[in-house]
Amino acid sequence: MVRLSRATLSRVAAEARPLAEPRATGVVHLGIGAFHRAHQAVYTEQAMAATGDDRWGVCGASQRSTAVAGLLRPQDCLYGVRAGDDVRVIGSVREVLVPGDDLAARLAAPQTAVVTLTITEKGYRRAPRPDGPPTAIGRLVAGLRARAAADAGPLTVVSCDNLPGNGATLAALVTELCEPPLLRWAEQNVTFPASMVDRIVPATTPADLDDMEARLGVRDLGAVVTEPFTQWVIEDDFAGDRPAWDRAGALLVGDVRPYERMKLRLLNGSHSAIAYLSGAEHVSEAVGDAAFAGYLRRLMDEDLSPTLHGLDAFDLAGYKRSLLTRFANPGLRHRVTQIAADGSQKLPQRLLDPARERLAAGHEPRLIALAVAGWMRYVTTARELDDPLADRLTGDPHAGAAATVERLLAIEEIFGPDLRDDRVFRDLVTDGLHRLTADGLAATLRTLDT
Ligand code: NAI
Ligand code: CS2
Repeated sequence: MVRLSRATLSRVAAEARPLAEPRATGVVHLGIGAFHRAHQAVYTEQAMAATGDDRWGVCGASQRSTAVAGLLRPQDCLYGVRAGDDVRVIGSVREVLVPGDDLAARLAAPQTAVVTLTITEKGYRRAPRPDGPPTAIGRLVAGLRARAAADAGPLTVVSCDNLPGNGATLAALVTELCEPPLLRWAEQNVTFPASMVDRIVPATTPADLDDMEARLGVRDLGAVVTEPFTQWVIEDDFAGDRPAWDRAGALLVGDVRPYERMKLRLLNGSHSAIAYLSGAEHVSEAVGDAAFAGYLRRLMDEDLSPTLHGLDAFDLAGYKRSLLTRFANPGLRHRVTQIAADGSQKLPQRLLDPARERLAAGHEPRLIALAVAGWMRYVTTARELDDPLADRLTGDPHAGAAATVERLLAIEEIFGPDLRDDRVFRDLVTDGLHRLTADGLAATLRTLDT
């Protein structure tokens, strides 16, 4: 097995630029997983190539495990990204810190001007105990404290997680942990722009690694497989300098909200419906079923699209068609179990916010309710539940639909008091869960209009 190294890499990827030394890292990334490697790191690579400005290498940090560092460090942090038949080698990640490395010092370094994060939706929960292990937010605040002490200059912190208002959410969590002097410094020196990110990046499988080895001629353990589509919309609110991401196709805007609502509801809301209703192993198989694809189109058209605003000039119909095409991509072996994970952290912004808006407008969000019923069936019957609230979600799989709905709607962290007490929503979800349990999906879809 030939491992990916700079020597082999320069042979197989002519465009892999020799990186200038010393390898500056103007960006620190928290949560260096598959998505960062296929999305922000690619934009950063292309921004440096377009401008020749080599200051923007990425110092990745995974403070929860050494797994990714173990994959990337032996190959000089180089890795391949495959989108269809396009394979490119990315060199923007220049080092990866592991637990025990001095992340605060990196965040306090004057060369560091930007921090990006992909720490998953559950990374934005408050620490369970003040004396508990530090969270990513806690580590970020420790870095800000060191940066303030060093008077190291302005810093922009960009959340790249699938949350509405992710910049403001992150800023609020950081603020809670800042003592007054640090808070005053941060208000003068740190910004938290929102960003909407989109590129479907399934977890890399052994088959992906085999395929990449066949294409590259080397075993690239850091490889990621994705789709050609990529989008990054960033609020143009930077405290200091930044990579020329706009030269790589990113959109710098004043208001990210219309973009994030469209994406989090139409793409991610449909993804969650697929995960909890379709019964398929992969997304592409789910949308290959005509009846289920018809349900997805109705979910997007009838329950989700009416909640989108500020998109008048946008071809929403074309965007929805493109989503179904992206979902149908057979080259993306996107397991629905990956999407099903952390549902308690995903449902609120993807399906529950649009449901409450439809209810407030006097409509019955029957199609959303069926997806929520699917989630309730999932969390009640799954053998192993990958969710930070798992211990509060699992329950008696033989309990009746009404009892299960009553029990789960009572989790205020997910449904809030309004949906808990909404009789129309409760009845819609209970009816959906009863039908799914008694009749199965196909029969339930056939009776959606009755
Ligand atoms: P991944 O599993 O490859 O990486 C997740 C990263 O988050 C890892 O570094 C992990 O250590 C860290 N992490 C997990 N739980 C954490 C916690 N509680 N606190 C701090 N760090 C934590 O997943 P991937 O594919 O990189 O996705 C990560 C996030 O990126 C998603 O949750 C989503 O918010 C966003 N995203 C993912 C897309 C995709 O298709 N994979 C597309 C668009 C956005
Ligand atoms: C998916 C997202 O795992 C999930 O929850 O819905 O990661 C999805 O692949 C991305 O948001 C696409 O941009």
